[in-house]
Amino acid sequence: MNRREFVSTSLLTAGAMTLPENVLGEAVGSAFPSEFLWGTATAAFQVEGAWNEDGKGESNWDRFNHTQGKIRGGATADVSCDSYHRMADDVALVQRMNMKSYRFSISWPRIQPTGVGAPNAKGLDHYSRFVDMLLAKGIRPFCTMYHWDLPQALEDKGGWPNRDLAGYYAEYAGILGKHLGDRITVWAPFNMPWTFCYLGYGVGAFPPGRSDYGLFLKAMHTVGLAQSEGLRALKAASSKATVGSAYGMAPAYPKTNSEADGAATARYHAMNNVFFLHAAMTGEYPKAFVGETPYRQMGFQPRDEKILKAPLDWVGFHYYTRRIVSATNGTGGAGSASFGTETELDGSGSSRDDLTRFHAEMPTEGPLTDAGLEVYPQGMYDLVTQISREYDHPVIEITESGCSYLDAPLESKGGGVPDARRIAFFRSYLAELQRAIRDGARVRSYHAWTLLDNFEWADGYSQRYGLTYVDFRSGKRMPKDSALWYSKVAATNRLDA
Ligand code: IFM
Repeated sequence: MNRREFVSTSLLTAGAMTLPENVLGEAVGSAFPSEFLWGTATAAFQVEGAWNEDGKGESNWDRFNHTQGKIRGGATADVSCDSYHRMADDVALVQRMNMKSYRFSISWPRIQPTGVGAPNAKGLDHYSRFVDMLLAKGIRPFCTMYHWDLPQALEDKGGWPNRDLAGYYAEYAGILGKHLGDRITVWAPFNMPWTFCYLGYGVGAFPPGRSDYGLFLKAMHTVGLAQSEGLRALKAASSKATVGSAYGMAPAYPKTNSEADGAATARYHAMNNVFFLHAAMTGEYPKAFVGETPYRQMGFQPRDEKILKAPLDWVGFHYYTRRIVSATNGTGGAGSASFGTETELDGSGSSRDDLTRFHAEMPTEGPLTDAGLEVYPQGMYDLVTQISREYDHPVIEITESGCSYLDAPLESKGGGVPDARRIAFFRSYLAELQRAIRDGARVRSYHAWTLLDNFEWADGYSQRYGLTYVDFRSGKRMPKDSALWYSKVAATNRLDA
């Protein structure tokens, strides 16, 4: 399909909206399973703009990006892609890309401006119309309930280290289930929970900018409780709700064959990949620490294991790049290696903290994206098959996967955006996903990050992860070559189309 066809036609309207119960991944020849759900993903704060419209409350990220020195180039997300006003354009783009699933997030402060109390009708109405638009085009709405924008009023009450937030979050989940649960059936309570707890409270790169390991541990436990309480509240409000996750994960490989590095790698996996998954499935936190789990420091109370256990219906996670892990005896200390949201902030050779005692590196052997992340396709196979093995072959959704390259429109190409490196990235990652499916992994979807270039958190607009180029001065959207390629893959279900 050429650019003109892409822009003027919708090749293939995505199929009927019934979700297969069990998409057992039997890839035939070089085709993906016939029911495979091709998708893209975004997050409210990164694309919506309209930061103070229609009764929306201030979020922690509004406060943070309005504070000098926190965001690269002093950028804000006040307007960003303006998707709040351009939602029809965005849905049309998703449809033209032949997507069958769209993962978006709901901004909590649009629904409850201060995080508690009666819902804001205008906020609910916005998402209700959005979901209707997706369904009208045959696109599955996949809702992330929290992608990092906390009502500032709750941050003022202590944020996630305050255990009360689990209860507030459950109320919010119940509101979403009651008002949208007749149409949304696929829900992920949190996007990358380890990341916002660690970067927000452990090292201060995200709001509220605290650097206190004790607060990080408390935040992790509150979020663990909130995940389960939220799942129950959703299901109580909507009999159609299926609840999974959108965890950030990275396949971890030991630096050497030593027993110590092997054990450190297992701790990394427990802490960064499956902490919340394990808690939901079993009621226990996995062994992420050298000694006992620091229950007291986490604010664990008697019977919390009963609250934590709330088995997920399916397991969703992202994959960007790998880690190499080694054991350390040293004490913690944040270093300076930062790669956006795929962050490792350990100082060189030291561990993050005294309790986990591992050091995680992000290798730079392979080709690098413009965000400095190594392209490592095999990690997709390794991670998907590992999670399949460890959690009894759950249905898996790949909730994010993508790359930042700074390609821009070229006059000589009629305004097109040639981004061959992004196409190569997706082709190689998807080939490894297909291999995992052939080997028995029950993967039912892949969501490319991301539909549009957008606000990349503390990196502002300095990174471009989109399949669609956005001119942030005019708001104009221009599908990159990768969007054309991906729409073809989605239409034909094949990588070699
Ligand atoms: O933009 C982010 C997204 O919000 C969460 N996952 C990683 C992406 C790229 O850094």
